[in-house]
Amino acid sequence: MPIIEIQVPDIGDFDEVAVIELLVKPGDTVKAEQSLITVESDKASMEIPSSGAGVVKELKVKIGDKVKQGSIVLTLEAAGASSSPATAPTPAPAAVSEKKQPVAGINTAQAAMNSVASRIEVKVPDIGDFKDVAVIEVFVKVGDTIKVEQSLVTVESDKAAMEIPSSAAGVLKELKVKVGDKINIGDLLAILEGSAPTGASTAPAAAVSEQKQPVAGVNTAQAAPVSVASSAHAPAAHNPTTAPTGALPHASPSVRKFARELGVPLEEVKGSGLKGRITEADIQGFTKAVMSGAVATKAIAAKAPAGGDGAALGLIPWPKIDFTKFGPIERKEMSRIKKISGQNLTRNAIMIPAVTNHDDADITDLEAFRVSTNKENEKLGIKVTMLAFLIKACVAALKKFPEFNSSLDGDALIYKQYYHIGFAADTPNGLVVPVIKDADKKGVLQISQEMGELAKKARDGKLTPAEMSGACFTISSLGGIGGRYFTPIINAPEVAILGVCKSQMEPVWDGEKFVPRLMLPLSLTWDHRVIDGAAAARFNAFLGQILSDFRRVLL
Ligand code: CAO
Repeated sequence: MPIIEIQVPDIGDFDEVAVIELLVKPGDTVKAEQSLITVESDKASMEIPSSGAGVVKELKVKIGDKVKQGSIVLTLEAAGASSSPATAPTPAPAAVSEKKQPVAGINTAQAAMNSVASRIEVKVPDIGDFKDVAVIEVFVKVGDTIKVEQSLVTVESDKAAMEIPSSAAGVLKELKVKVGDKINIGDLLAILEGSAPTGASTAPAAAVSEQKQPVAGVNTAQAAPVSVASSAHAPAAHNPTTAPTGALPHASPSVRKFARELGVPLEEVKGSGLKGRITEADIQGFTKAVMSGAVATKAIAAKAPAGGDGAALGLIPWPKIDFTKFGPIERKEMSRIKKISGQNLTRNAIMIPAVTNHDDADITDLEAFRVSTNKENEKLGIKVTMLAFLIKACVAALKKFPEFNSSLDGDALIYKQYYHIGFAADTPNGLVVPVIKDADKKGVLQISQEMGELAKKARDGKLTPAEMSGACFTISSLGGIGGRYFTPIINAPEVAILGVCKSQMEPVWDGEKFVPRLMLPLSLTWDHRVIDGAAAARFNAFLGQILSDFRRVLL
């Protein structure tokens, strides 16, 4: 099998461009014209296609290398070649370059334009081999002030993407294309009102359209293969499709196409490649995170009833009311914690088919034990509250009913063999959930001490993300405040949560007479996809037994 060297073809004025992505690896079978690497200059990136077909033997470049025309990209064991001797001549670089058909060319020289008085037509310039290319991004909107060479839209073929610059400056009066439109050379892109390009303002339309309008940094007279717009330099202010926080992300056309097919908003994906470039793996990771509920896209979050209009759920819009009509008001932004927890709570409330069982536990003896323990430990400075006992009791119940210690992963259940218990803590800025790790391995005193430290950190806003992650099950205690029962919202991906209210003395029938007992109201909310009602009732009953006779924790 002959070994051929694949070289970088004529890439116009691109000199010494950096390799930013390797699209194949040794052992891969590549077809002619298949993209091998992506290179990037400061203005644009492009994929370098293979001039031959075969199996990749050796990559001759790595990420970060600088290449130019003639640089060897890789060696291929040519496919379909007859049993030519091993000495079969490797195609000369020139031949390789000649064979190489630019997948698409961009002649940015010709930004065609007709100018009539102050009404300027901006047309699609010569975009080389690109035919019927789809508009995938629109950077500007009517009313925007456009500069010469400012990118108006991005178009994409199956191999490359490029930004189409404006050939003139002025105010955008009409935009003649939208995302999804197919365009060709000469098509009318936009109508501007304002100044025509230098020296052209008085020229007749025909003469103006012949003008060459160079695009910054690219030799516009020469066709460059597979030019891919590096959108990082696109001005975000003119791009209504981009998050206002910054520039469009770096990504190759194939990755952009992949993202579009999945409906992934590229600007929300964190790139792990060179200079933050978004790779296919990043898109896959993002999609997985969204599907598992770990991440919500901005569009999903915005449509959550708390901040949006619920349109995604087919709900009627959130009422918009001018409250000043009814009396004086003050508007205050919600805290960051409230905004984030609001989105999580909304998702969890909507997505989880949750049911709540209410029950009471007799904690008369446990409370007596707690009070005496606190007396004994007064000098240690550790105060034990009912919540610490509840954490221990819940660990015992989770061990007995393992599905309560699980999480949904698609159609599978992940059973955790560790017991990390979260507890809701009220802070001036909102609700947070610190986590007692390995509660099964800790005594009530240690749990109380840790809880005190974590609750203080929570109030001071000093909890670290690690201290708030990994919970298997959460307890939300309003016992120090009051109330009878409530329906806590499950903290996904957990499958159950225990709400606890204030204990109070109640008359309880002991079979012969009413006796005063201290009763603790429990509210267990559970995910009906994972747990059924009978299991929930048993879980609560078991908790009640433990709390009424804490020695059972030892069993
Ligand atoms: N019944 C009766 N009294 C109770 C009780 C209960 N179930 N639970 C606690 N108490 C008592 C305590 O014994 C303590 O009494 P003393 O001051 O007389 O000793 C008092 O109430 C205050 O307890 P605490 O709230 O400081 O301690 P805790 O361990 O019970 O709770 C913490 C700690 C951080 C969870 C709590 O301070 C907190 O933030 N709770 C709010 C949680 C919350 O907001 N949940 C709702 C989530 S849904 O929006």
